[in-house]
Amino acid sequence: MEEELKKTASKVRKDIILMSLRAKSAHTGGALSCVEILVSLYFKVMKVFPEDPYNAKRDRLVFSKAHDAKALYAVLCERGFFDRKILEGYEVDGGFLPGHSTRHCAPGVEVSAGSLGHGLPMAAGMAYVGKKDRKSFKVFAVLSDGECDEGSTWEAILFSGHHRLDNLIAIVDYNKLQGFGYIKDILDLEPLKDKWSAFGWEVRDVDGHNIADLIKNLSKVPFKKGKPSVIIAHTIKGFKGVPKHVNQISSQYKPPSEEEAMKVIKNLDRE
Ligand SMILES: Cc1ncc(C[n+]2csc(CCOP(=O)(O)OP(=O)(O)O)c2C)c(N)n1
Repeated sequence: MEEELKKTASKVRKDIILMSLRAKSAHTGGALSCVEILVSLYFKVMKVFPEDPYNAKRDRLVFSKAHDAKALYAVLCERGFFDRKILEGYEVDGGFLPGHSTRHCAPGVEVSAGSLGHGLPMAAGMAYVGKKDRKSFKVFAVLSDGECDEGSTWEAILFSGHHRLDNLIAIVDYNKLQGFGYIKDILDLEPLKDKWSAFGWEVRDVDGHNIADLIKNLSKVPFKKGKPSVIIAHTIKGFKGVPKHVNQISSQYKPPSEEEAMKVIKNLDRE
């Protein structure tokens, strides 16, 4: 199973690189850093209905780092939510997929996001209502580390701990880079685990590229009854296979050149 999912992640990585090359789009390094997180969620952990995407019983995914929407689109497409033709319309004239994902822009996309710091508050609201209405669905929220600079994120963390939202699971894509530099230089988040924990969340650290570990942890949520769960997923931002764009700010804004894209793809084929 994990071998299969690694192949799926590899396909998704190729799609992201090709989408970026075609559209000359920014935000590619961060799309690549969350691939294994999304593959684990959509292929193994979450209850989803690709043929009936808004089935009331589905688990919800709030993709808060919506500037990296390429990753969400590529995973939804691979999971069978929509046809590849739609994927090819990402950020190109006449296409339907916007750079930042918006509610229902393609089957399976739950919320409009892109203004960093809005995703967890939305997810907390959804989880609160789900609990109040005694629904069994879970709400997952994928956040960036840069979003942990936002006051609204911490307000939602505080709210969710207070309301004991154990149907809410946050995953922080902790790639250690934000828009203009390294997290540790711009606004250090450490000790990040302790901070979430102090706000009433149950926390786990995971290698965010290790699908087996991600699934092992995500399958055990809630980690503790009566508490929201958070996974701090340690990841690497950038175009693996092109060292000058790995763990560097360049992969935030610069699309790959054709030569770089081919190097990334070759590297994936060798893995
Ligand atoms: C409130 C807000 N401020 C600024 C931006 C512009 N912006 C887009 S992506 C980005 C930073 C990306 O870094 P991070 O949030 O850590 O995401 P990742 O590395 O996971 O892609 C910024 C500042 C925004 N989308 N929203």
